[in-house]
Amino acid sequence: MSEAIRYERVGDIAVLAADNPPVNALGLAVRQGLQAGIERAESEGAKAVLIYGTGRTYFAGADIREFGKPPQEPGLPDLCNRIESSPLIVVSALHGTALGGGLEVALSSHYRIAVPSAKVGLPEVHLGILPGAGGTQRLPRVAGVEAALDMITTGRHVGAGEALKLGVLDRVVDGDPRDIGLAYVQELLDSGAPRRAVGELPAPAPVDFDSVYDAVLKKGRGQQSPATAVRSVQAACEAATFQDGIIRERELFMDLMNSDQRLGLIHAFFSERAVSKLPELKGVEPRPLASISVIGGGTMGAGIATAALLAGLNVTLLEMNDAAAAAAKGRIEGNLQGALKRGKISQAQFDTLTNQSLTMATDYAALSDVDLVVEAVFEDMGVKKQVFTKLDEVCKPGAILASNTSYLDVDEIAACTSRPQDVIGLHFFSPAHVMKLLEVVVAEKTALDVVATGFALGKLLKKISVRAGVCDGFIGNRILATYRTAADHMVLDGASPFQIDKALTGFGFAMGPYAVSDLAGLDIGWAVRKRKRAEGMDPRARDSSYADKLCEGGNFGQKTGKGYYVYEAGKRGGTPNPEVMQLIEAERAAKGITPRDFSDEEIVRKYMAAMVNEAAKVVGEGIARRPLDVDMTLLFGYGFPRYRGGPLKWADIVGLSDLLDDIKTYAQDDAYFWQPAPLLEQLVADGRSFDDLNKETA
Ligand code: TC6
Repeated sequence: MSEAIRYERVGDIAVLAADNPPVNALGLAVRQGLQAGIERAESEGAKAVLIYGTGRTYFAGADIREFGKPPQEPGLPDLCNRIESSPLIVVSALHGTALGGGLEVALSSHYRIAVPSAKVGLPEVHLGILPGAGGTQRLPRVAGVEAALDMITTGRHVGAGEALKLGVLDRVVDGDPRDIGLAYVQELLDSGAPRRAVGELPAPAPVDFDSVYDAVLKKGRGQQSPATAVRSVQAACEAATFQDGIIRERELFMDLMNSDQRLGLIHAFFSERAVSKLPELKGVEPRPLASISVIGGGTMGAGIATAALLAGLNVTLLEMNDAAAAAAKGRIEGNLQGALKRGKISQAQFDTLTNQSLTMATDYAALSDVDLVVEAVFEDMGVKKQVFTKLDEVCKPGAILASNTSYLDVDEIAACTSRPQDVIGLHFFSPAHVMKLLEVVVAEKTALDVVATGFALGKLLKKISVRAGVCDGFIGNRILATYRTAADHMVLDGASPFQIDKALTGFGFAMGPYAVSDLAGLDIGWAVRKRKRAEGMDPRARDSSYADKLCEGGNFGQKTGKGYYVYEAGKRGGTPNPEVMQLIEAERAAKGITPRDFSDEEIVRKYMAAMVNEAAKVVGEGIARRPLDVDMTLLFGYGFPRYRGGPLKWADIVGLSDLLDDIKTYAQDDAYFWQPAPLLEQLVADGRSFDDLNKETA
């Protein structure tokens, strides 16, 4: 018997206990053990089988690390069929998270009992596949098509109470999974309950699958797996037999298993877990983090304060005067009202957070005892230096002094204090209580336990924390500046901002770059351009001024009702602003540019080439440690489509050599902008990929 499944007899009942930490994934040893356990129970004359998981959970799914490798028998679909067809009564007792293949094993069992805290779900679509071990055939038979489509296309985790109502579970009882399972099996045996195979239930009633398919495809912004899963559920209703439905499910499953989207999504799954694991932080204790302070209560500061309050931290918010403090408090309360409305906190929690956990202050003396301060004041080096000089005076020894700067030099900020080892960048993304990304910017002298505390804070706030080195814009904004410039060049050469936005939402971005600028506020980019020009731009760099003219006219995007798009109150999204094209045409004429046509494909290719090239420079210079750090930054902070895995995963998939060729071709027209990244050239020369680099630096 496999060690991953322990076999035990309790009277007439054969007990199969999974022991495959951490999540009892259904790897080969587990599958072999389950099959052998069923066979042994049958040959030994047991009357029933109980399956449960030891440790923190029932099976949390197939072992994702086996995907893409040659299949090894028994496969999960065969195992599920084998369990279901056993003449013995098979019962599963669930706790923790019965997900994916785990729920499919449970659905192949004849009865299901769970503890109240258990969750079930079929989250395969998030990995780019569909439930391929009978889940799309069995779930609609027990829960009905509508509930099954909801669970399968969203992949959401369903609590035991709801699962009971849906018929996915037969009983919910508190206790140890082995104990409640054994009692239930005994009860079934005593009452002479029949073997009950879901696959033998009649086909469920169909719905209008074509319209569900269209709606799901649209919602997925190009993601294939949820829509394909709809077709598989359709087969549960329409196939001549259950077995025919299983065959159809298998075909659709294999299509997805062989897709690039599956590669992208699995990369995202493992990378988001790997991103905050830094070898140098192993064994490093973070500093205490009971109370934090935020300086500046604008949108960003209020968002950071909200995130910290929601994570259970005490927050002191420092503003310049009482009026500004009152406005900041209003912003935080507004954010918390949103959390209250969405059921994330109760009214009582809201009251505690706003009255007890949050302190408003206008005097730096209030910060004398806090563990960590995040400064979120105006993005200007002079102002930042004033703040840090003051913090150096008032904060207790060992307090961490963090800047939320998005571009400025954290080394220079640290140098104005007497304790640069305690200074770090914590770059949040707006709105900070919603956006998942946190760049932990490590300056030259930042102490390791300060870095560890930055990551500990990120974890507490449920962020995806990425380590970044110091440079203009760190990882994300530096790459953004480059691909945004590539887009601006295409606009000068003949594409319109609206076509570019459309092409990129077609690629899967949540929004195109110009719609994003309107949302963020065009004044932000304007300030950056002015700063860069003041610092002195390289004469070979192509500059454009039409966006400045838009700003000079007071058009800052959504907040003023007009930017690249015109926004009408109460309406979502905007319509193209005709003045933009006039400004662009005037600039083209002034520069003597004859506009040419761009295909959507060319737009995407050029935009992505610029992104990948800069990302490779960011990795090559050590600003990002690994390619996956860039991928997670773009995924969680910049609306990059998760199903493409991130820009460097995308680059691996399309082929680095072809991309480098493109960059060299573009360089014939603009050699300054299109300087190939040395790392990209090196990888192509060595025949290696970005993923190889991820593995080498793991
Ligand atoms: C499927 O079943 C398909 C079936 C059809 C077949 C025909 N495999 O997330 P955590 C690792 S598809 C391998 O930090 P949590 C994870 O990488 C699958 N490894 O813990 C991490 O490793 P590390 C459907 C897995 O408590 C460690 O376990 N199922 C798997 O925050 C701990 O994970 C899913 O999609 C796996 N399936 O959350 C469920 N799962 O320590 C995916 C986890 O080396 N898993 N690991 O970094 C989850 O959603 C969560 O892990 C969780 C636990 C909710 C189970």
